[in-house]
Amino acid sequence: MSILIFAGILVGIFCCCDSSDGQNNPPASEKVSLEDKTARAARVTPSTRQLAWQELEFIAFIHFGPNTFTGRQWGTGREDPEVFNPTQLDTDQWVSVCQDAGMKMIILTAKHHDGFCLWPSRYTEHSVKNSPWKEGKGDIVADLATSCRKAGMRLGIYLSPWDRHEHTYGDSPAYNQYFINQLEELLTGYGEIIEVWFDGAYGEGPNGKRQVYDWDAYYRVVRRLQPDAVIAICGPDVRWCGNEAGKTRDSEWSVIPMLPEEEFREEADPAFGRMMEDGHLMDLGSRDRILKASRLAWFPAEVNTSIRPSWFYDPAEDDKVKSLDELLEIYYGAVGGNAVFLLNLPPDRRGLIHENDARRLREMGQALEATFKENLALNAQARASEIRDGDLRYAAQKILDGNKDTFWMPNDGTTSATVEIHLDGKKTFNIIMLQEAIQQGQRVESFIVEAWKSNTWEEFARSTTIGYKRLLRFDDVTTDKVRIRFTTSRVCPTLSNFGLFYRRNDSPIR
Ligand code: FUL
Repeated sequence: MSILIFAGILVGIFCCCDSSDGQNNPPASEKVSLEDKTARAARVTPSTRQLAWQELEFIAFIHFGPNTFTGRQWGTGREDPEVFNPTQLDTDQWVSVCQDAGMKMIILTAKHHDGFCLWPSRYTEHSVKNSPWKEGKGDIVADLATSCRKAGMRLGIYLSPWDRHEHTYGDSPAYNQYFINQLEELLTGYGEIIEVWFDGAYGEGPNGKRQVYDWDAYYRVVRRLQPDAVIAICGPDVRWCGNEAGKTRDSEWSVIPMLPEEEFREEADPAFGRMMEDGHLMDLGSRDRILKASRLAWFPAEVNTSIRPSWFYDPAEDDKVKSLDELLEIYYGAVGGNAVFLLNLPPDRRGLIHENDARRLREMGQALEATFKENLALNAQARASEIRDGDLRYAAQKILDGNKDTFWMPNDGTTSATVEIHLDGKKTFNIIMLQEAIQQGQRVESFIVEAWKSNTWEEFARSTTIGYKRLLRFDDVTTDKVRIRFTTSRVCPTLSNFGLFYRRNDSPIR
């Protein structure tokens, strides 16, 4: 998606809809020190729906539609519905493949830019109802919703605002109503929807005109009909990580500055919406960025990429499915880097996820399961340099109780502290997992991890932010004691969960 479009959209979003929906976002004042700003950033917290979404960790995208049959990636909107004819469509298979990989939600392209609807919308003829599939009696959104419900999989909807077929597109009020009507159909007819994905790709409609979207009205419909759903990308709850290749930042902040529209327009370098610089993802949430901000919001990252080079199925890509190493690399960067990983799996012309993709996802699920099935820190004893007011509710042991609602926390004003974990005997591990209690905000800026070896502490890993989850991989370490040194934190750090794991050869460190 175009970066400039993204910039404009972000400004729009934050002018018309509060990201945190009434959550903690302290008011800005004229002159605030960096320290105050930093502390203020640490007090911005996620909404309940953002928290629930973050815990899904690994989710699937399904791109399916006329493009699957025409070999295009962006349909023109002039495709004949006759082309849409999957011969063995099986949404149970999609769900089962996703479950094999350990995914927790599926987001379906109910309508892509070509305007073709995978459900029989009452508001257009450009849909499955005029296709040969099930003689026009089918509804893929309904089939998928049923398959998901049976299997305990969550469901999300992608509805492209850009519509290259609909004749009212560009005639702003009429198309906004059309879009709202479709949203209402999707959000009332198919049970619980947990994520609504508004793509930022934007262009002209069939009459050559561009549409002015009424985002505020769209958001109100989602909030009214599916209050637990996050609105992603061109929405206030979840942000695009900034590329479609699965690249992630070393320091991924969930609290980032939002510029009011006037300031954005006046800025000499409206860099806010720019996401890449010299091939690298730009810093969004560091102290530097915060100092310049007049408004902050909880706006966590989603990393989207496809298992193949393209978003829609192309038989020429059957042997271009990403390798297990590549997928695990993205997984560790995204899920282990404070983001949700949204991986696209394009069903083929039969309407099935191709065997090659299905096999890779099974391998991935098995690799993750083998690595994370045993936390070697279980039964360990944890102690901290201090606990808040000596109150046992914040004791270090809380990082080992498997309860995301309990956590260790030192006193206010303590921004560097240590936690020692005494293992149940000597253990060998090569992955560490840390989770902040993000319901308290994102605080940690840097930390070092050490192992007790030959009567001294030896560093074996270090990193910057933690957020929802940090996974670090390193060469095998054998020890019976681990120490985490929180070196910088915006306000006193928290730690909710800690793990040590051993991965075999499935994910070499790059
Ligand atoms: C982009 C779209 O243009 C692509 O076709 C795809 O849907 C991707 C996820 O988002 O903006």
